[in-house]
Amino acid sequence: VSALTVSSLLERLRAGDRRACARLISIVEDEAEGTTEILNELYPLMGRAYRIGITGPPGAGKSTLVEKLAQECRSRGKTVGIVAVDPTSPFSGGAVLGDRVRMPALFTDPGVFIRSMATRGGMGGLATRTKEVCDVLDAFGVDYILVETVGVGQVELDIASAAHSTLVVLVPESGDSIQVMKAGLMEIGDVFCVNKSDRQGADRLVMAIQAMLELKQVRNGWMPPVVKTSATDGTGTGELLARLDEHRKYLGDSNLLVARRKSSIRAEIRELVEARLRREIWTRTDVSDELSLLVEKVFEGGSTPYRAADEILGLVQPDAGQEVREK
Ligand SMILES: Nc1nc2c(ncn2[C@@H]2O[C@H](COP(=O)(O)OP(=O)(O)OP(=O)(O)O)[C@@H](O)[C@H]2O)c(=O)[nH]1
Ligand SMILES: [Mg+2]
Repeated sequence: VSALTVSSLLERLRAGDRRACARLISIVEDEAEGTTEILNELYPLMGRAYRIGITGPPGAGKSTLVEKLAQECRSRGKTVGIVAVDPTSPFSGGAVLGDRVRMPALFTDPGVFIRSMATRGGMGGLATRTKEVCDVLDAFGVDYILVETVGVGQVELDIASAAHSTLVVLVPESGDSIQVMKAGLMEIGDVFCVNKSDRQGADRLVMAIQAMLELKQVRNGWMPPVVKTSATDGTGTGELLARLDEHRKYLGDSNLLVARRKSSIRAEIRELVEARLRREIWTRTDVSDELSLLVEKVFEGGSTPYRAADEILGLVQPDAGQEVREK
């Protein structure tokens, strides 16, 4: 992507052009050339959107809830970005089509921006880009960003660290309160939702969750509320959005938002430095030549991976290598 294209896309995004926003998201998602410039330029526009991560077991009704929450936002005159992270069908476009069929009203609403992302298989590969996609949406000016992800492990923990509030969606029939604890969902939920409450066992699950939450220490004075919903007919979704808004307000009032923001800025800078160092080191030809030699040397028993690492560090930065060796 040429610098000229990037700057014209940025101009169009600032003017509220959705297609420019979509293009910029694609560039950033692919980490294509121009990504750094885009994120740099858009940075001053970020920080307004309220980011909500929605997670829970497959089939719990997350997408249906997202659709209803988006409608709640719209009925309050707010704009919404929806990011659906689909770990099951990378590149298939299936998620997009499915959502398009299911959420026809949202797809034609200019106040809603929907984006599906594949996880690309790799661990952590997802989370890094999800944040940037949300950043672009934030800069575009949406009021709410709803990120849906299936509760499959590390992924939703990463989402939790990127969102202001995390909504954990559970359903009565899964009866999996133990699984929930195992998956660490109890730890990350700021608000809990028992969906499909039109089915049996919802009240029991609400009580079980509340009991588990009471056993845990209430974090920083916030007791996660548990809301019953039936996403298909929209029951409880207004209250759910109200609870989420309360959590956001709580974060603001308690200064936690500032603390979270600073720690995420710190993490982001560190990540960028590390990524850049990594790239700079492993793309140097003298380093990769040396690495190939060292692999053989270690393999033949003439060295160890630790000494080999010292040598590489010595090559990259003589002083640093020296220090490591002296230890
Ligand atoms: N009875 C009932 N069915 C629901 C409710 N909410 C969602 N469903 C149904 O549950 C099924 C799964 O809903 P989705 O919204 O696709 O669930 P999901 O959590 O996004 O699923 P994945 O993204 O595949 O993990 C759909 O057939 C929905 O119509 C509810 O409140 N009550
Ligand atoms: Mg879904």
